[in-house]
Amino acid sequence: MNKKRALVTGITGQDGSYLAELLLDRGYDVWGIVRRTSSSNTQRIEHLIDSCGKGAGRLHLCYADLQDSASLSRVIRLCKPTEIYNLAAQSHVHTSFEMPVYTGDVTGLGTARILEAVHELGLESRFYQASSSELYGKVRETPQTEVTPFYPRSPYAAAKAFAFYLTQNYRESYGMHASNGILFNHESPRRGEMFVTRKITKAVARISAGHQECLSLGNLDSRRDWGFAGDYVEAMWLMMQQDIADDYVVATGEMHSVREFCEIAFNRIGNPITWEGEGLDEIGVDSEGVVRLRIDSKYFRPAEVDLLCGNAELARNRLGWQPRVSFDELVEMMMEHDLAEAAGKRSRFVRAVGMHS
Ligand code: NAP
Ligand code: G4F
Repeated sequence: MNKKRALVTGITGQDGSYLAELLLDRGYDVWGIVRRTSSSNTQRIEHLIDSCGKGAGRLHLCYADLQDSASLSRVIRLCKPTEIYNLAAQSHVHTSFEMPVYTGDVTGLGTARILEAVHELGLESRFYQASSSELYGKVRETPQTEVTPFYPRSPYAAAKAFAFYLTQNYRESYGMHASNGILFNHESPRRGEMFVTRKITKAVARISAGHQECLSLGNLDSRRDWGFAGDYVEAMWLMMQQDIADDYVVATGEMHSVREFCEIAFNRIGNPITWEGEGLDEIGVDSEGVVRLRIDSKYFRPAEVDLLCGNAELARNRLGWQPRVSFDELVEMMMEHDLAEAAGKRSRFVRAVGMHS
């Protein structure tokens, strides 16, 4: 029997690190694409690289870049993957307004470069595309399903729309086993610190430890369907095990606001906040009258996605997938990790999540 070989782009990111763990646990040889940077970008997978870690002998890291077709073709030719997970992207929505061309190149055209390399090399690799609930943008219905029309509201979402349709197109044109996972927001203690959930838990933990006084945010009333990244990579893998490729929504079906996320985080440190004022002048004040949260207009986007809430019925029925971690458990997991980090301790998630602080 042929050994399963997975190629993961974006292996150094949040999802890539959880997916690499899952694949190694399931006996795969894992090849990961890492881009060259002047300082280390492998912190999230350091525990796998370690010669005694899960990846010993079965994790291969190669330099390549989604902007560089030659490097992608080279890695794909060397690896001959049975499964490709395309997780790499310029994934920050706000940044995409500042770098629309770059975002289109990496997040949109990068997908074309991989699909075309697989096609040109005549490989039968299965292909997973990291599509996003951002595609629904100014939502046409709630909850959103696989047939809800898209309405992208950012250069990021427009680039993801190109990649989504191209994935479908290679499936229909060349019979490629290519699937889109339309994943709603998913978070973890490994989430990048520029995304709102991690920004909140890290700042609130630092406030609790006395390292920071106040947190600045943008739109508090935006609502998202937040799940746990570890659960969502399982859905990616399940899609690749199906005989027939298809597109699936992956979501919890529950929606919470940024405001609510902040309230739970401050409650967690025993320092609840109350809201005063309105609009840009709104503040979050603690029981001693100290201002702990302010609004800063620089965090607002030129066009906002007000709400996202997914219906994952197809994934539940066909893949047997469902989320395991609840919203409250997710916030608790992130707070516990960031409180330990702020206190200079290793959190109990250190081994599990491989974050060496
Ligand atoms: P992330 O933490 O931002 O990771 C992005 C990964 O892409 C990193 O490994 C990054 O490398 C890599 N990358 C960026 N530009 C690259 C380039 N030019 N060439 C090669 N690699 C490059 O994102 P994530 O949260 O894990 O998300 C994974 C994927 O799912 C992304 O495509 C994202 O757009 C999509 N998605 C995420 C969510 C979510 O809620 N997390 C929801 C829906 C879809 P460095 O480590 O060097 O920066
Ligand atoms: O955490 P966010 O930056 O995530 P966003 O824009 O929903 O995108 C994430 O999820 C997508 C899936 O739907 C992925 F495709 C994408 O790659 C990424 O992982 O912002 C969430 C909400 C937004 O409405 C934003 O306006 O939080 C609001 N927000 C309020 N203050 C803030 C802030 N967002 C950030 N990043 N920083 C703030 O200070």
